[in-house]
Amino acid sequence: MESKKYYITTPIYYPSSSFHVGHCYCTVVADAIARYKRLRGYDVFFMTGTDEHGQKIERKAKEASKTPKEYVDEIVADTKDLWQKLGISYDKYIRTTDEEHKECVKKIFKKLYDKGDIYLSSYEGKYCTPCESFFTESQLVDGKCPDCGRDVELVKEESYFFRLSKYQKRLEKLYDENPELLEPITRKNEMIENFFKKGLTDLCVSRTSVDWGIKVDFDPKHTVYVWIDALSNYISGLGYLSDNDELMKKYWPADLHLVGKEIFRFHAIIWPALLMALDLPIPKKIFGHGWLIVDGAKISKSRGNYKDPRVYINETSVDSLRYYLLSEVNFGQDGNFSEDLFIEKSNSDLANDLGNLVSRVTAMVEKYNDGIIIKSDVKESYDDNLIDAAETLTEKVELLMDQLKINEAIQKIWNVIRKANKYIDLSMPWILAKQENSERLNAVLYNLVETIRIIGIALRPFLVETPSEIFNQIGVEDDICTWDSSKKFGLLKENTKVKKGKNLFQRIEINKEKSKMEQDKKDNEVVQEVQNQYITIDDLSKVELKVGQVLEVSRVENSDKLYKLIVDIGNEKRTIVSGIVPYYKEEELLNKQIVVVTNLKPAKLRGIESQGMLLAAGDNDVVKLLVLDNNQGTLENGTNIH
Ligand code: ME8
Repeated sequence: MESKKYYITTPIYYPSSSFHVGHCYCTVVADAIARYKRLRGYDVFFMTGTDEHGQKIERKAKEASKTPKEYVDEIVADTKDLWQKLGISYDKYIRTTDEEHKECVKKIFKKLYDKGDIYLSSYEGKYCTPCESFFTESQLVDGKCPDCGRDVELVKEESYFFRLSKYQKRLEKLYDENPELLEPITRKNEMIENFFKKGLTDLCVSRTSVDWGIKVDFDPKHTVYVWIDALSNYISGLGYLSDNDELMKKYWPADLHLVGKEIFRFHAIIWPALLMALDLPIPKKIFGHGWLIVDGAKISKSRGNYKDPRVYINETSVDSLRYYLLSEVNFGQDGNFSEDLFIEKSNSDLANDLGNLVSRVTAMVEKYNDGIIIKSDVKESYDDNLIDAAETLTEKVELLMDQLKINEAIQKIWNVIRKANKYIDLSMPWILAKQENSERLNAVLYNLVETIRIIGIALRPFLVETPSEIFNQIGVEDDICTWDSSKKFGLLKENTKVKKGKNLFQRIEINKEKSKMEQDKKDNEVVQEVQNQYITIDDLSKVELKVGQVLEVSRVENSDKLYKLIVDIGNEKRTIVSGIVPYYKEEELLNKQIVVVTNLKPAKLRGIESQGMLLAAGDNDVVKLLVLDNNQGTLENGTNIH
C-alpha cells in the first residue's frame, strides 16, 4: 500500500539581507506542493530553514561589526517574517545553529570517521567562498569559479576527507536503477557529463582556517565543512541520532528535495553518497529547478536588479505574487521576472478572469434571487460542457501536480475560469431575468456558483487568501470545500446564501508613461507583422475553422450594418456579430451552414461580445458568405474545416 506520508524540503538559505523573488520561488513552489499533498490526505512534513555557518557568514558579520550569531539572528527573524507574509506553511524551520542540529552533525562526522569513510590528510587547492565550494584546477573556468565566475582562493591546510571516490560505482548503479530520482532529466545529464563522468575525488570535509561552524569533537581545531553541515539538516531536523527519532522513523526518506540548479550537484552526488555511508535510504526525488532571471541575468544584490518581495506583496497581494511565480515559470526551466508582466498578469488573469467571474456571479445571485441558491432541472445542451470541465478539473490538476508540472496545473484551472465567463455570455442571465424565466435562471446561477466552488478548491494549493474569500462570498461550508468534494458537481446546497463581498483583486494602474511606451512598441510590432507578407503552415494551422449553423438572427440596435447571430458550432452556441445587413435578409441567413473562425479572440461590438467570425468574400459593394454546398449531403455542425 502506498505510504501516506510526504516529506518535502527546500534548500536551507544562506542568511541574507537581500532576499529577492528568486529566493521566494523555490519556497513558494514547495509550499504549493505541500498544501496540495495535505489536501490529498498525506501526512506532510515540510521543512525549510537557514544555513548559518561558514567563511562567507563569518566575513559578512565582521564587516557589519557583529558577532556571527548576532548577525544571523537578525536576518533569520526577517526571513521568517518574509515566509509568513508569503503564506509559507512550513512544519519546521531548521537553523544550523540549533543545538540539536550541531549535535547530530558531530555524531555523523564521528560515525563516518569510525567507519573509515572520513580520514585525515591535507588539502591544497582552490576554494570559492561565496559558493563555499572546493574546485580542482580542471574544474575552474578561466581560473574562476565555474558556478559564479568569481575569483577563487588558494587553500592549503590539514583537512579531513570523505571517501567520495569509493561511492562512484554505487552512485552510478543508483542513477541507473532509479531513473526518476534526479529530475529534470536534462539537468541530470548535464551533471553526469560535467562532474560525475570526470571521476569523483575524495571531498575535503573540514577547515582549520574557519572558526564559525561546528567543531569536530574529537579534533576541535577542525570545523566541519559547511556543505556537510548543511546537507545533514535534512535528517538532523527529523531527530536522526538523537534520543527522539520518531520523526526520522516516520518521514525518512525524503519524498522531494527541491533545490536550485546550481546546487543540484551537491544534492545529486555528495548527499546520496553520505547517506550510503550512513546506511540510510536515499530520497525518492531530487529536483533541480531553474532560476528567475531579470533582463537575462540571475537576480542578485550585486547586479542591483532585485527588490524586497514584500514591496510586491504590498503593492498587489500575496496571491498576486504567488500566482506569478507559480504560473509564469515553466517548472524546471529558467523563468523571466518582469514587473510589467507581473502587473499585467495580476490585472488580466486575477482581477479580470477570476475576480470578475466571482463578482459578476455573486452580484447576479443577489440581484435576481436575493442571494439565494435554488436548484432547477432546466438544462441547455451547452451546460454539460461547463459541468464536465468543472467536475474533472481537480483530476487534471492531480495528474499534472504528481508530475510537478505546476504551471500546467494552474493553466487547467484558468481554462475552467474562462469557460465559466463564457458561459455567462452564452446563457445571458439578464435576458432570462427580463423574460422572467426563473427556472432556467436558477439553473444557470446554480451551475455558475457550483463551478466557482470547484475553482476555489482547485486554487487551494496555490493561493492562500483567495480560496477562503471565495468560499465566504458564495456561502459554502467547510464540508464542501475539501479536495474530494471537488470531484462531484451538484454538492452546493439549496438555499445557500451568497453574499457579494469586496473584489478579490484590485486592478493596478501601470503608470501612463510606461503604457504609452508599450503601445508605441506594440504599434511597431504590428507594422513589422504587416510587412511580413508570408505566413507558414504553422501560422495557418493556428486558425480553427468549423462548420456552423445560423440558429437566430437579429439586428443590432442603432446599427445599419450589424447582425447579431446565434451560431451552433457543435458542442456550443456562439454569439457572432457580423456586418452583413446590407447583403443578406434575416431569413436568408437562418439555418445556413457557414464557415466560422472559432478561435478568434472575442471582441466587443456595440457592447455585444462577438465570439468568432464568419468567412465572407467580396469587396465593399458585394459580399458573399462562404456557405457549405449541401447538395451531396450535409456535415454536422462543429465539423473541422482543414
Ligand atoms: O545555496 N531564482 O543557499 P542560497 C531561483 N545554503 N532560485 C534562486 C535564485 C533565483 N534568482 N537565487 C537563489 C545555498 N535561488 C545553500 C543551500 S541546502 C543543503 C544548502 C535559490 O541562499 C538557489 O538556487 O545561496 C538555492 O536553491 C536557494 O535559492 C538557496 O540559495
